[in-house]
Amino acid sequence: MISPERFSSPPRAGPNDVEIIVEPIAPSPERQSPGRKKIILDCDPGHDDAVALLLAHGNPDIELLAVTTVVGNQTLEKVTRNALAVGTIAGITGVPFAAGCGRPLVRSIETAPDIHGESGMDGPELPPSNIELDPRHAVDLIIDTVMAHEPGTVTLVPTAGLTNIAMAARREPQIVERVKEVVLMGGGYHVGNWSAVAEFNIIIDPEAAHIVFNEKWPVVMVGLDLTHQALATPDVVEKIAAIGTGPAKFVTELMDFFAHTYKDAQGFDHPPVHDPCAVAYVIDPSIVSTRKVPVNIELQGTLTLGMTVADFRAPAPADCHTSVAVDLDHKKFWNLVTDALVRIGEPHDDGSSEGEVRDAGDAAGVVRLERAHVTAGGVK
Ligand code: PIR
Ligand code: CA
Repeated sequence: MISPERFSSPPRAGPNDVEIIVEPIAPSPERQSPGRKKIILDCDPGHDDAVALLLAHGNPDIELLAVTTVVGNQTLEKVTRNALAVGTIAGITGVPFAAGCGRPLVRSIETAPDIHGESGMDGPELPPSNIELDPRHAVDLIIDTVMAHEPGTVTLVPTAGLTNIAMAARREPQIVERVKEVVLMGGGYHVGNWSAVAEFNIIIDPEAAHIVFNEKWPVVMVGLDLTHQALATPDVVEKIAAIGTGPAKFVTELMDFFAHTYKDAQGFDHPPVHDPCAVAYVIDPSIVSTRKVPVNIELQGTLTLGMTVADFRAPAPADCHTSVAVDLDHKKFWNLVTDALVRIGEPHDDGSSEGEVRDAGDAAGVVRLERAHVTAGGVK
């Protein structure tokens, strides 16, 4: 029997009103509380990866432990440069950035210039970076970071091909039981975007995906079924523009380019902003409903290579450790993104943030947030 979800989640626009709710900024000690969710973002920026990074940095419930890059939307060199540029724009300090694998495990490199442009993040002008790359390979940084923290506390958030994550699991198998969960953007159980049935992040390195989905850590697949609900509709982009800061402007420029390529290459009226959905799930799982179902990766199919085959037959086996994202709360999702941008504020040239995300317990920070409220006119 085929579950109704399997074929019944067409792309759809969410409600039009996005409310920006900004809580008062807590003083620093509270912000370092153990309640914050520790994540490693493994990415290939990438327009939507950039938004994922801004959300992770700007959200008070996330502790960003490391940012790692992998070949994907563009070459490793380009996506790494882009990651550093986003970090600079957002004023990220004290977080290691490391470059990882420059090619997939088995296949040749496949990039996505039709969607992300020649730079991998075409549209906005990118500043020179003031962040120094960590000398370690991303795979080593991932392993070091997971092993340095208490078991069950670090969540991996891959938003690109799974080469680095698969390599890390093979290089240090102990990470598999130490990682809290892997919340990845990739796959889909009813549509593909790189073939009829395969999604880009999975099909560019299907062997790596096979490794990641078959290790016994909890895997949450935030796939196209979910991310095609995260459309950057004009009302959303307007509200981001109204924040009026450099990082917010940067996002609107990214979205402008992404909207055009998504229209031309894939016929979408509004672009789906995939990668921050995985971060949003970590922040607040109530934003994304999930179903626990076995998922495996097709490695043999001539038409179906890279398909994430999800088995919706009930009941799921007792040892099922994979789940798939089904429905997105569009309004809550975009509120999280806008809230993060408001909190990031206007970083200084030296890389520190005027809105001070991590140490913004000062009165000035609150005033700046209030100013952002006013600038955003009309949003609460
Ligand atoms: C998006 C991507 C690649 C190709 C297309 N057509 C659209 C990138 C995004 O960065 C996201 O992580 C994932 N891969 C969506 O497939
Ligand atoms: Ca990506």
